[in-house]
Amino acid sequence: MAATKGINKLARGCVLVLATAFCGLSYAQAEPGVSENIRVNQLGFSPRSEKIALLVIQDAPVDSSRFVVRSAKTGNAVMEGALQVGRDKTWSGQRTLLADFSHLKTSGRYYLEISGPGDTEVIRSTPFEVGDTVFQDLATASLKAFYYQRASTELKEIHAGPWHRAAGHPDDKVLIHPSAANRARVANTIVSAPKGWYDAGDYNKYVVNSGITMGTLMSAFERYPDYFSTQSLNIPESQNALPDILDEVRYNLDWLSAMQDPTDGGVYHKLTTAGFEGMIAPHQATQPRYMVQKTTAATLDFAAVMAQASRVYAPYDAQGSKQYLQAAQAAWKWAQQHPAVHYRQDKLNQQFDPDITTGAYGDEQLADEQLWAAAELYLATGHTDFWRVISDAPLEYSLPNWADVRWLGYYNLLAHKDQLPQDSNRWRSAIEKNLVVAARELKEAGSKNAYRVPMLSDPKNFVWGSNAVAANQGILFLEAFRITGDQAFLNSAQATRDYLLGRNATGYSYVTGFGHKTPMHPHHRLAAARPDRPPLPGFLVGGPNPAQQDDCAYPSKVADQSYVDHVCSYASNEIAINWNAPLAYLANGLSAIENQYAESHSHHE
Ligand code: 9MR
Ligand code: 9MR
Ligand code: CA
Repeated sequence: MAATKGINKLARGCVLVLATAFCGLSYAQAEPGVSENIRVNQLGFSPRSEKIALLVIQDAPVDSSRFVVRSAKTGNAVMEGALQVGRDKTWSGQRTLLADFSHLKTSGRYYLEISGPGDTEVIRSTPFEVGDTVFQDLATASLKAFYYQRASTELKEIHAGPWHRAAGHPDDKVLIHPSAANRARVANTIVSAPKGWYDAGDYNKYVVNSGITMGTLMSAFERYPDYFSTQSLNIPESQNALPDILDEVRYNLDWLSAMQDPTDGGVYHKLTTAGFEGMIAPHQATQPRYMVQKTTAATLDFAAVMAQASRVYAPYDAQGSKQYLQAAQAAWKWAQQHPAVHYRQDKLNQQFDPDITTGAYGDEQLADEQLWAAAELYLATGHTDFWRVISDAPLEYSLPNWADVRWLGYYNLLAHKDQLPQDSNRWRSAIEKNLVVAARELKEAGSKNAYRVPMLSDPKNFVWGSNAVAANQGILFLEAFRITGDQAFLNSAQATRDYLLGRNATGYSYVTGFGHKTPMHPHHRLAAARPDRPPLPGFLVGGPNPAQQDDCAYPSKVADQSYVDHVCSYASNEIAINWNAPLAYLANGLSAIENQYAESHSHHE
């Protein structure tokens, strides 16, 4: 009897809170109702991964009830098990029951069913897949998203399908903003800086945020080159010899190159309209665009990206590689001479016209940018000057974000051990240890919350763009797995993917176009300008953010539930390149690893 007490309470509680199909059907007999209270990766699972689903309930039942996994095709039960009662409450005070069906390894389409006494209340999950190719489309789409963000070009239907569009933002007549003027380029000089990706839901192009984005994507390529070299994104460059991910990154590199002032090596902070454009299509968004103030942050990020590009593109384009390195060195030099030119938008607006009110990406802690640039320049040149900067830098782990890029450098130094100085073994083990300890602590903390996901180990993770915190945690786990070979880290990376795709407190799969309950109204001008079409697919929305800086109406203030799928909500429902890059790294990296396993597995059979 008591077995379904929790479920009974759930049924009642849920009528109040959510009008789900389950609530309507709670006393019906036949068709089990699909319940949003079952939280599971909505795409599914790789065959050998852990497989966990959570049922969210109001109170813990006295004893546990059971779950059944059924084939979606036949309805036949393929597995049964006991639901485990979670020790920890959710952050909004609910209980969870956990279904672990990791033993299910046979490919197929399934759903989870949970039943009460006398079969009066039966609920089920939406269907999900188990198989080797479950995440393939997601992996591709997370990169294709960058193609959709391209400025200065028409998107043809053969590449963009329903999201084809006219070219916008040629950016061949960009004005030097007075804040960026010097003798060679006086105010209102016209310069050209076409191509590149729109930053996010807005149409501006910001060097700092492009920096971490490109670094993350190039590192993804460097870790899994064989995997990426066979991947097609169906972009205009797909037929050439370069892997598609590098074609896509090069589209932004072409723009980034033009953000450097050729007369002194300094790099403009951003290319932007004075204020944000309306929610209109690119070709209709024609306000003047400006090059705004050179900054140290932009210049160091530029140096890091260009140095990494010189290494990554060398096998394909020797000439281009040389130019990237020269650009990186000129930027480094400028940054050494101007170590603290910060972007302070308010101050700038007191001095210059027009006022600039778009994204600031202001960061005044530049030791990490310095380290990242030094790391990439060291790997590109082998110069001991750069190594000296590295060996003086702090060693403690910090998860990357646009304002903290130190570990982009450390990840790459560790991935190129053979290029480190002879006497750097102690340094290297310290860095490796800090990485692995951080990953282990996060993994362990992640097993102590209601959803059993690393992201929910700390409410502080729920900042603007929290989903990218999760995705970057996924990268940390992949790095720890690469270094140690410990399967537990792979499990945590997969649990992070589960979190993003539905095993979470809102029941959303946060990637547009992927899953049953997924954002339909992102704060994305490309999508909002075309309300006749589904949102562009493959984009990770920012995610829960209790600070709610946009003042939109949210359903909850609880950190992991503070999300609303409304175009108003730029603080929880915007998309951004620096959020999609770690998603792409995680989704593709896991696919690369899982496919490798699939291959070696089938060889043994
Ligand atoms: O659309 C803008 C989005 O890309 C930014 O992330 C956000 C915060 O800087 O600002 C959005 O623009 C809004 C502006 O800040 C206030 N007025 C409404 C704008 C569009 O919704
Ligand atoms: O991701 C940025 C976040 O960390 C900041 O808190 C926020 C406010 O400054 O800005 C976010 O970046 C936005 C940028 O300023 C403008 N383009 C859209 C970006 C994502 O919302
Ligand atoms: Ca910084």
